[in-house]
Amino acid sequence: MGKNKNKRKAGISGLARFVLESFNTDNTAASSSIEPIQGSNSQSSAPPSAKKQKVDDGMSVPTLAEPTQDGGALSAPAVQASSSKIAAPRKAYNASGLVPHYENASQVPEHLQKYFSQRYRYFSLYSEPPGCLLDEEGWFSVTPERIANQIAERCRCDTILDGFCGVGGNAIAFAQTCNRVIALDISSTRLALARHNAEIYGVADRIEFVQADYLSFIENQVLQSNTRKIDVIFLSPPWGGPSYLDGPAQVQTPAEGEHPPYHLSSIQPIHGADLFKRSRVVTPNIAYFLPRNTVLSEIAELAGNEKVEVEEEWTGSKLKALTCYYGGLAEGQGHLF
Ligand code: MGP
Repeated sequence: MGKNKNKRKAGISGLARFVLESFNTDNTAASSSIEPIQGSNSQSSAPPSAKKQKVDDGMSVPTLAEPTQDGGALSAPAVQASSSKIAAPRKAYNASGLVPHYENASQVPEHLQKYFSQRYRYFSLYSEPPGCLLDEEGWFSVTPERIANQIAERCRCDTILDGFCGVGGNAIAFAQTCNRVIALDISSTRLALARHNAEIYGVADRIEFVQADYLSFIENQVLQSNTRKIDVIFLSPPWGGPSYLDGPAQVQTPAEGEHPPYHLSSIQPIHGADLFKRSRVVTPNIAYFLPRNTVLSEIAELAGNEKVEVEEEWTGSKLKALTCYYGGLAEGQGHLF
């Protein structure tokens, strides 16, 4: 994977093209499964349209890309370049003592059972020795691997900032499409787990792991220093825990099978609209990973006069989440990149 291949091209290729094509031919079908826009900013936000991105529900081992560059590390030891295939984790990266690596359901606490049963969706190399590791938050918030790969394809660029990397699902995918990945997390444990998991995928050397608060990092390390040029920011913040689908207590019980609308005000650590606005000071190119029941008019309002592309992320017959592409990441807005 040479450097030039990671440069954004004007056209869309591969998996991303498939999405575009399916959108062009099946636009309404995709939109119909999420609520229509209501009261969106009349000024002009182009209405968001939901594209259905159905990823294969398989659990096969992905092909790993060749490593291309050395990543630095601000808060963890430096690494040697790894081999091109799955690399045995160096001892410095083996975080096995931090959290258990569950091997069978009998070891897993009741409240994590439904996530454990999806373990190979999250990490197809889950069982590759010494085994992928997830802490509690990682279990309920990691992006399934095939969705992460799809997002990474759309975010192909030179330098991407993953502001809330968690246990590394997205950062591992970005390391295969971007020249440089900066992966932040406020938790030193989760960062160690992310590095451990990235090592299993043979891409840890291409990710700069930084223990930091996202907002402080962009304020102090990006905006006040010209040394870090960020092309794309990926925002996958905490949604408020696994009960995000239930909505606030005062919300009326929705119709059977539906979930109450999710508002950006429930995003943590700050209102999701503020998080977005503060990120846009760094780059126009934002991919925002949001709950499937997020109110679409709120997603549209963030775009102002621009367009936003909303991609539904499906695994099999289940809608898992939405990825909202802003700035140059949205189709037809490559000039903003
Ligand atoms: P889910 O709906 O909580 O679980 O999360 P599940 O089991 O996939 O669906 P269910 O309908 O069977 O209950 C769906 C996906 O959303 C997860 O796989 C994560 O990728 C993502 N996700 C969930 N949470 C709670 C968060 C979160 O707090 N932050 C982020 N960034 N992603 C989350």
